[in-house]
Amino acid sequence: YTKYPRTVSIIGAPMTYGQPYVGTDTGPKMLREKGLRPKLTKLGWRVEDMPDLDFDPKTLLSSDGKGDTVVSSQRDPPNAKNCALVGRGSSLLADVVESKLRKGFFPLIVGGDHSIGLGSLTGILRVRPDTGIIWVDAHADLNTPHTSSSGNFHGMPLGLLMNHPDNGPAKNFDFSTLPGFEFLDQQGPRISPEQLVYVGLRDVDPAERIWIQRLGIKTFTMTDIDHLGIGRVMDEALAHLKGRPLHLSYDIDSVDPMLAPATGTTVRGGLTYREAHFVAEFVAQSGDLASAEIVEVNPSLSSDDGANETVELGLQLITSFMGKSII
Ligand code: 6HN
Ligand code: MN
Ligand code: MN
Ligand code: MN
Repeated sequence: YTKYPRTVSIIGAPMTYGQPYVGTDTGPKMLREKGLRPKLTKLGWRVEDMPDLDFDPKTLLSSDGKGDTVVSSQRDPPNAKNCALVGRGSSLLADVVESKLRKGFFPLIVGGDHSIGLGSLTGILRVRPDTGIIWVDAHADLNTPHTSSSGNFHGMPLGLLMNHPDNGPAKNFDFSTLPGFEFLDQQGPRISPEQLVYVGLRDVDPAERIWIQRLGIKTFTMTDIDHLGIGRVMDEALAHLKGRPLHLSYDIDSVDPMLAPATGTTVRGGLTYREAHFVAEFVAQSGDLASAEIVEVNPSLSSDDGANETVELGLQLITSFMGKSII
């Protein structure tokens, strides 16, 4: 891969269908308004900023992409809320991410809820199947419709893409039962457990816990961060992914809700301001970061002050992982 792409492509993915609230769709707009583009330019990037992807249900559910013929009016399968919308949106995002990577650009995907991981990872893995994934999150997002108790796809991107020779979450998962997910056919790219590292976990569902253990996924919980310190955690995380191009998937709910209140699934006891930044800075310093996304910023879920703080934090974190250094 191009180790030092000079052009970043900002891909706004205003997805809300992976969880129950409106508002995550305004993430890309808020970050742009706060100066995302000039900040990236100042760091030395050439910036390609396109309009947000069109996730209007009429467009997503039409066969021609123009809103004419609706292909999918089926009811959602069990535990798969807004199935066709999430599937179609992910497919669209996967194609855009793939094409930007093939041009040698750095895709910066701005969510949107975390179900967009389905699309961004699929696009990335099509081009670079050996990518190392750093999943910074309070949650493991390792469910499938078979294990999820919420039915929300933002808790499933890794579960749906995970592969394992024995019986990983997606083993025997029949994507033809999920309307809109045709792009993830049996041949589609999958993640192997060893190419994933978790940082910041503190709210893991029972089935997810079992899979993390069985698959042996490298996991740094908040307890590990308390014990080892964030420096050693990131040393070990990057050592585990050594030699791979890296993708950083940054869920803003990994950060403590005192600092990032405007998000849908807050969990107390998260990353401090410096820990959150250290993760971003350290990944940037590795020189191996090849794509990134920031997700779950929802300005409508707190006071105006809380929303502002959360968006501002998101912007600062992007600036950090895109290469801002203190000296
Ligand atoms: N996220 N484990 C819960 C679920 O509904 O599956 C929460 C998922 C949260 C997802 O924060 O991206
Ligand atoms: Mn998440
Ligand atoms: Mn989360
Ligand atoms: Mn939970």
